[in-house]
Amino acid sequence: MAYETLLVETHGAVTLIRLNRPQALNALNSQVQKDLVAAFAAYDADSTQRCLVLTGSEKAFAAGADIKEMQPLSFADMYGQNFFAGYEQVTATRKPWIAAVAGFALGGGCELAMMADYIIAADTAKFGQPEVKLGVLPGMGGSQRLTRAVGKAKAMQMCLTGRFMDAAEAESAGLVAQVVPAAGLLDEALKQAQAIADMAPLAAIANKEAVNAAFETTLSTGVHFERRLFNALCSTADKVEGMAAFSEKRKGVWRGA
Ligand code: CO8
Repeated sequence: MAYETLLVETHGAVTLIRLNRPQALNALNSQVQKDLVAAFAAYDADSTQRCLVLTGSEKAFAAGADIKEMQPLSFADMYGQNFFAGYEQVTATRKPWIAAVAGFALGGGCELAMMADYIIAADTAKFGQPEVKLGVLPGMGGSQRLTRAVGKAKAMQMCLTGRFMDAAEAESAGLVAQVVPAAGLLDEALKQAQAIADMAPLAAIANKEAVNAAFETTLSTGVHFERRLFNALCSTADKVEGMAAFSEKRKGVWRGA
């Protein structure tokens, strides 16, 4: 399917989505939201696809929500339309996905990257929540996800001053999993996505659910949830196959069952 603001291709079992509004540094307008919701839903529903990479351009992953689109909107417009609530559907994607970030990831761009299961950054990446400079604040989860990722001190400093965090600091602060040279960003992201796609599909979903539960619940409830998922996966054909493959010193052949 063709999208107005995205370029989508498949590499075997890996879906690659590129944000494609170069004239606006990939600013996230309503059409981008609509396209992303549809593209992520299509990925989740396609049993041939097992991991996804979302990326932008060399200059910008995304420079935020589209300021020119938001400029005339009142409280009633935003609240009435539940503006940008569609991103909740992106965060509900069950299968794994990675954000590959080069250049600016600002405002909604940083927030979109933080919706990913993890971020790989180019050494050119710059993260920021500069909404305070526009007289507002993050509106797609930035104040919550950034704080969980890097802690109160840096998140508060970034939200209150609007300063950007470079890739090296983002890695040391725990915002990104890895920093790579810009020229190798996409290759590395696709390589890691392929490695994830090679895992047993139900195990991939369960691992994602378990890690995400750590952000939503207490330690004892999370540990209980994890153990129940472990128990449940013991009833799958892929668990039988995975443990047999280990014993027989061969690669597992997964059925997703
Ligand atoms: N929205 C719209 N257009 C943008 C945006 C944006 N966020 N960012 C850049 N552009 C446009 C510019 O207007 C410019 O267009 P034109 O050539 O027509 O003037 C073009 O992209 C290129 O940008 P610049 O010339 O500014 O490029 P520079 O390299 O000089 O600067 C920057 C790059 C530093 C990234 C600069 O463009 C910038 O500061 N952008 C805005 C960053 C920002 O403030 N982002 C936060 C936006 S608010 C937000 O994301 C809130 C999210 C939550 C919404 C929730 C609603 C419920």
